[in-house]
Amino acid sequence: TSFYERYHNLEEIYHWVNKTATDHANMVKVLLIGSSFEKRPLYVLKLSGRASNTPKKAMWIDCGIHAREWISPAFCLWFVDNCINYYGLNREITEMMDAMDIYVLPVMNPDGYRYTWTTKRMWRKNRSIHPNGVCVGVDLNRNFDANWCTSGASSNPCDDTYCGQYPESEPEAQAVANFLRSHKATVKLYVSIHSYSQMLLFPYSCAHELTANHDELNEMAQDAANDIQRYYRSHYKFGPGSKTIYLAPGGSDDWAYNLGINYSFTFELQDRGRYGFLLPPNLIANACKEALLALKSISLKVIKRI
Ligand code: 0X9
Ligand code: ZN
Repeated sequence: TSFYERYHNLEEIYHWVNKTATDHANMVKVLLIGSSFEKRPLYVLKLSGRASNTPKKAMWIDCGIHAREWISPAFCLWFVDNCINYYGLNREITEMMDAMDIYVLPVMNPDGYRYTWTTKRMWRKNRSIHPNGVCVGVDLNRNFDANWCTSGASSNPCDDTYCGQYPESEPEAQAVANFLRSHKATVKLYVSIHSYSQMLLFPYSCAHELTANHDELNEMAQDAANDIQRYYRSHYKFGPGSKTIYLAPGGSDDWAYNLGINYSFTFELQDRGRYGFLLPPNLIANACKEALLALKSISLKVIKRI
């Protein structure tokens, strides 16, 4: 099996980031966008196809917000590898990379991810400690400023959905928010990769209301889900988070949408519960291929509309 069909610990992923950038210096750059609570670097890979004079539009994709969702970083690695190897060969990849720069954050929560490898496989949050608190960690996908800490998040630091002390209290969420704020003129598509349950979600999750472009987002998600069904016989649900999965405020997708990134999605990859977060390595390829198909479908539609 290839490198991309295995799970990798944090050290291996950092090494991969470095090697990918050196081996493909013409297409890949590494940006340091901040650091985690335990001071680990947050690296973003910037992928670019053909150079252009006019400022290029961009898309953002992040993986590993939640520590135990190992298929998520695995997808980011898979995706980058695919972009690099199929640029100029695959029509969709080429079109996507010529139209947009692609920012990829392979692990938003490095401290938590490392902790799932060393100590507790089912850890979800980051690893921040609060003065005189007993419990560790904030749910980074409840820490963004979108109806922060209302119903669907917890204000108890011991809970898995703890929202933190205030919006963007966590360095990992703040780094992502700062980067997107400073690139909001160019970033047109936001995608966040999670697992599990096989869903293509879009805003809002933080409220029951529908977005202004609901029909457009719904159609894009539906088409992507249909593609997956047709090519891989896997079933994906789609819809606004609040109706499709549950009400959950403070998420990155809703925050990015409210920032003005009109195309904002959260993918929940395989499976539907048989293995859950413990998706075996022999299913990585399937999970990544179908998510890649959905991502291509959505990004090509975004390109036509921006
Ligand atoms: O609850 C979450 O953060 C995500 N599900 S997970 O099982 N991976 O934890 C869903 C996120 C959907 N979007 C928002 N809640 N904003
Ligand atoms: Zn998640």
